[in-house]
Amino acid sequence: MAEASESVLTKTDECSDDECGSTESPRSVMDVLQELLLSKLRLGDSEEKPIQVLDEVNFDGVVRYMASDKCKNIIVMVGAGISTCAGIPDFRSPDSGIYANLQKYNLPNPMAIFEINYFKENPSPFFQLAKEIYPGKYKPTVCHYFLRLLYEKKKLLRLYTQNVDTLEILAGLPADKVVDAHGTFHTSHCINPACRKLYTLDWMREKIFSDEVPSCTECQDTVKPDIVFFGERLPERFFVSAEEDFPICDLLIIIGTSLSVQPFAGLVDNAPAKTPRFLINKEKVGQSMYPIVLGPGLQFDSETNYRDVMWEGLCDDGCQALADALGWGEELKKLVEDEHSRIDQERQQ
Ligand code: CNA
Repeated sequence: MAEASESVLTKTDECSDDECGSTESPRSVMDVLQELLLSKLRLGDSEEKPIQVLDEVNFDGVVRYMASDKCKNIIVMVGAGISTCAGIPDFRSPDSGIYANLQKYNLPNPMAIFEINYFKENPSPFFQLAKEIYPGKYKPTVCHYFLRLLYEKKKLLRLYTQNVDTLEILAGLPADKVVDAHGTFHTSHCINPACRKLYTLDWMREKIFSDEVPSCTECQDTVKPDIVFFGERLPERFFVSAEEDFPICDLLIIIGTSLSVQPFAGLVDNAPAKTPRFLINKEKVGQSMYPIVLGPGLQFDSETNYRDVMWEGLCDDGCQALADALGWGEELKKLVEDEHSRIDQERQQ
């Protein structure tokens, strides 16, 4: 496969200005290229007026649309931010994020801990971190239970998650409603392409908690949980589902992600042009720096914005506010209370 398309199919992190070095020349080259392409393709000056679905492009407009019969197929895209209130650190939050707390592993750069080539050379830091953030000790958040309510109200077409903490399933979403875009801890495989022996969650858990780097019983190569590292291809189901789901998406909700990992982040541009997009996050994200290459992204600040709305704050608060406005607020609070006490009881046994 050609290099350009391969880099879009495998998991890549858009580099920040600092990581990319000097910002001046690459940006200006991109700007020139973009202007050239826009003028050649005559994009950007289209006379066609986009259809505005929301009666008002704000939170209330989103709520009224969600409550209407027109909004049947909601797709939700989530990231690590929906699990920080459960106690699991995200990647990029400045003080609490995993990247800010990796000094003890002595890595060449923070992302190396999730890079497949680094892992092949030195798997130990990943397994030490995996022990700290291993699924099983955390409870789903208000946001996770809001997603379950969306499903129970028959509004959820699909949840696309970048998370590997499995809290969506623990919150009661059926597996067929969840696309694990960055894989799962549920299964593991030997990384030797000639072997690829399959291992269970129990086997991997035992190795991780006994501080062993798991090695294959057949060929002695390293065994890795099936979570997608930078440089690895996303699961086939991600591509197949996205192709089926996005053309019929009535509303796209994006929660708790920096939208900086491709190709996941690019999904925001796969929704039809009229489909409203609603972001709940601590910070504004998703505005593409390179629209021609990566797609235009979210357009909150554009004068011609007719569909993008942001709710700025914590994921749990945003989901509770949405549930309150939809008249589901008490139901959500009770669901969280009941499910948390059920999980506590089960874990005590
Ligand atoms: P990220 O790049 O760390 O971004 C998280 C985003 O959420 C940032 O914009 C934060 O400002 C925001 N945020 C954090 N906490 C909250 C909160 N409580 N309320 C509102 N906003 C909040 O993480 P992404 O998911 O965007 O990056 C994708 C990576 C992260 C995927 O490859 C994941 O596998 C990986 N990851 C997953 C987990 C997990 O499974 N829980 C944990 C850490 C990293």
